[in-house]
Amino acid sequence: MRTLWCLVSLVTIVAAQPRAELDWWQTAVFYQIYPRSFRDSDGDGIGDLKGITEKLEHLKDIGVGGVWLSPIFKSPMADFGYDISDFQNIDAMFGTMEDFDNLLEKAKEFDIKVILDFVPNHSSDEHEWFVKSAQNDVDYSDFYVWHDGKVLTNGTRVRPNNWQSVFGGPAWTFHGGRQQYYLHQFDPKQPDLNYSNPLVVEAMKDVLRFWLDKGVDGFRVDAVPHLFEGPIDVDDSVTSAPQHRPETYEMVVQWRKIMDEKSVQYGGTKVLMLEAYGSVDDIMGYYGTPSAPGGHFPFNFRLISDIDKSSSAEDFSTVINEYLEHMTDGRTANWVLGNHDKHRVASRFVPELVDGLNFLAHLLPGIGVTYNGEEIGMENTFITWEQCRDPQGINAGPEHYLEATRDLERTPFQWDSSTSAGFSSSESTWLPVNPNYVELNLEAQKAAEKSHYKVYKQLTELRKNPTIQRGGAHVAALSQNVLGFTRTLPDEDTYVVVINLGDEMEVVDVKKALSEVPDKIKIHILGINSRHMAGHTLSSSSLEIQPKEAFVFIDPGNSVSMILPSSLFVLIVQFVIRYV
Ligand SMILES: *[C@@H]1O[C@H](CO)[C@@H](O)[C@H](O)[C@H]1NC(C)=O
Ligand SMILES: *[C@@H]1O[C@H](CO)[C@@H](O)[C@H](O)[C@H]1NC(C)=O
Ligand SMILES: CC(=O)N[C@H]1CO[C@H](CO)[C@@H](O)[C@@H]1O
Ligand SMILES: [Ca+2]
Ligand SMILES: [Ca+2]
Repeated sequence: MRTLWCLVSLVTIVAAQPRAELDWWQTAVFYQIYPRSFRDSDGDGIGDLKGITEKLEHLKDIGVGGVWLSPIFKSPMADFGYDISDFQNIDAMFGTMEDFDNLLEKAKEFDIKVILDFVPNHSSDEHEWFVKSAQNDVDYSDFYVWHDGKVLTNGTRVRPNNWQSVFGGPAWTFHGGRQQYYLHQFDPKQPDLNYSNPLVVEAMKDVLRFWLDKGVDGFRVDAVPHLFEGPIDVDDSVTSAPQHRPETYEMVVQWRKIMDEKSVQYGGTKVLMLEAYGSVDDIMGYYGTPSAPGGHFPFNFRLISDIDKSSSAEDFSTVINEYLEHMTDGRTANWVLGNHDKHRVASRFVPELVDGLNFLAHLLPGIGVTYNGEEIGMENTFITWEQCRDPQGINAGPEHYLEATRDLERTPFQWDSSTSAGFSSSESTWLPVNPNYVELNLEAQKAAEKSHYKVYKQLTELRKNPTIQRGGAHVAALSQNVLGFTRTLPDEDTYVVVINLGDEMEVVDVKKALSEVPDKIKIHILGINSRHMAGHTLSSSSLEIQPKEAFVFIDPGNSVSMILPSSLFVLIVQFVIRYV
């Protein structure tokens, strides 16, 4: 009898294998809200905090775990909130601190984490620090990067070097008051803070502490690689300030320490996610090391920067595999398809690929990141020169603004077919609503039999599956234009994703490149342009796939080994009950 009990407990252990704990952020979908364009609650044509609070239910509905808000702080809006004049206050355009507290409270009820945008590289030139620094106030004189410039042989004073701003034009502007140049890697209204000044470092740490104490769950850090720029006296052949300086990585480690302290204090991980463009190695540095962790994750922009509509399946698999190979040492992967600086997915590629690309962002290992509107496949909006608001577009001038402006991907969220797409009660909105809103809107997609919204919801639901959360991934090109990958975990369902990126119907042998795939695969989720039905079984060795068609297949066959021990368990329990 003793042997029997031993057997029972042994089987129980096998059936409920302990697994490494995953923290909330590691399996989450993060959703970026561009607050100006999400929902306008008071009819002034600009989105606001109350509007976001009204729509939290939508985020809950689509399975979002964390929402990050682009800047909502006091700002003259020269760069739409990325020029902050008070890091610890809400801009009146977005509402009040009370509105923000309400948003936090409501988000907690929905179990949605709130992440704020931390913009450390620069402030607004209207920030009191800059105003005082420009007046050479002793307490603030070194808060920004000031320089006398160079004096030419004929006596003319010129900029210290030839660094150009990210938005175009020189990165130095002469300040008549202080009679010196100041550095601005972005707009002249965004002077760079001087991170070699310990007072600045401390003041910005206080900003983090302030919001963490208010109850936010983390930060997304803006333009990290630009923090430090190193020596200023360089020759004129250097046209941009150096990025990814060692001191920058070190600063991130210091911020992480604050996050970890507050995580302990409040009992729940406060997450640090970093915006950094650069080479794979530059980016990996931002994870830090196990003994000196940096960000919880730097955003992975490879699907934006290294892939476009002309990319082959091989290009995709190379980019994805190269990234995944770096996910060692406990790093968590993440996939970003878009943000308010990059054209809409439907426009960068084609609308028919929206579902297939969402399969990538949400079924590859790690975190999925969604820019608001991508869950319904919003498209770029045409903007006239008169409607252009983005400084990057305006700087490019009336001939070239369309190539430079980021307004196309920033237009209001399309909720329904009413006035201004349900974004605002006003007919005039800060950027025009895309005229396609009459058909392309959330309400219509909820009502439709098939829609991007419905596919998206299925994906976030599937993300709760253990295979998707912790399974292995195998990514391969199945042909020139057909991409495939599998997700597998012992004793759990296997998933197989196949996407035809091309314009031709193809018949592919999925098993040739992905040998773990069984002969018969059952359709689990489909892109909306597929004529198939979920639940149908297809042959993996000769899979016919239409242009832009995308499938998620399931092989529940793999769970057999799971069923066995549990049924064995039941048998043993029955045996014990009957005979003992
Ligand atoms: C001095 O030289 C610079 C560069 O050659 C030129 O642009 C500038 O106009 C000159 N200034 C005067 C006052 O001659
Ligand atoms: C930044 O601040 C440090 C410390 O106050 C100071 O030594 C340095 O000159 C400043 N750097 C610039 C470029 O202003
Ligand atoms: C994606 C993103 O947040 N981009 C921002 C990076 O930083 C600059 C300057 O703060 C902003 O203009 C971008 O919008
Ligand atoms: Ca408003
Ligand atoms: Ca800087």
